[in-house]
Amino acid sequence: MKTVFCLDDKLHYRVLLTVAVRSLRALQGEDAPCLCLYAGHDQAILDALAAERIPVARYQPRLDPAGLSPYGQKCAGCFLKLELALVPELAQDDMVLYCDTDVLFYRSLNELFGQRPTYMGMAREYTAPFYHEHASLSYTYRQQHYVVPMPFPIWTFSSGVVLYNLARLRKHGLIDHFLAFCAENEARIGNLDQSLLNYFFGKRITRMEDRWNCPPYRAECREQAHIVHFHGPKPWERGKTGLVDLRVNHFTYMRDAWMDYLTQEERHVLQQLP
Ligand SMILES: [Mn+2]
Repeated sequence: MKTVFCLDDKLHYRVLLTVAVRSLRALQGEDAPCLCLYAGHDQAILDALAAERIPVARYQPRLDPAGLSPYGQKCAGCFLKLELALVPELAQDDMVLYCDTDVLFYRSLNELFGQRPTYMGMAREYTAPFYHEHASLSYTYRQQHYVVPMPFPIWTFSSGVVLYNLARLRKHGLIDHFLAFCAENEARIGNLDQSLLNYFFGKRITRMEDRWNCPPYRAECREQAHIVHFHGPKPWERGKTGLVDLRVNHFTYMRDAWMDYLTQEERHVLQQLP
């Protein structure tokens, strides 16, 4: 199964991607299939990805950033993951593992690659309470009006790691319905791509075990995590981030494990980041 990442033009995401792919290959073998979806136009980034032997799919998102809220535009890269079912380079893939670039693969993925959720598998996110102020949301697709009742308040699923059943999303135009829903409701709801997935798919999301998407600040991370997700402070962040309270438990240990994948020169570049 391919592991898919999405990238925009921010430098620190490219460094994150480098470590993610190096750790993927260290665990799953040098030939572990992966793909980077890239919606930008920066030749230096393309050269860097080529040097790292990371296959790239150039992609123009259907969810046009120009139509998003100002906050959505600022974070436009996060919506790319919603469109994987439409990417020509993934047309032959029924299932893919999407991962944010801020992950460190830490234990084998073989068991995860054997799973086949009906729509998508996602782990719970504990820091974002499930909250919405709408009883329902609606959207129009091909002149038809559709109402989406909001899922009952259970918990929020994290969009940092998503095991996508692309074949199911392509069936009956479900992906087209979902993107029509996204275009109309992005400005209305709080947490970008994650809210869109949670609100549209709701109870259809299959819960994955926490070990497949485990932040380093969780107590069980070092013992159990297969995918460490630097949700919150990034590995190089040492100063005030407003998120100091999350640099606890295994943050320092996992940060060091993450840093071990970089050369001295790459680490030096990181220290220049704001
Ligand atoms: Mn993330």
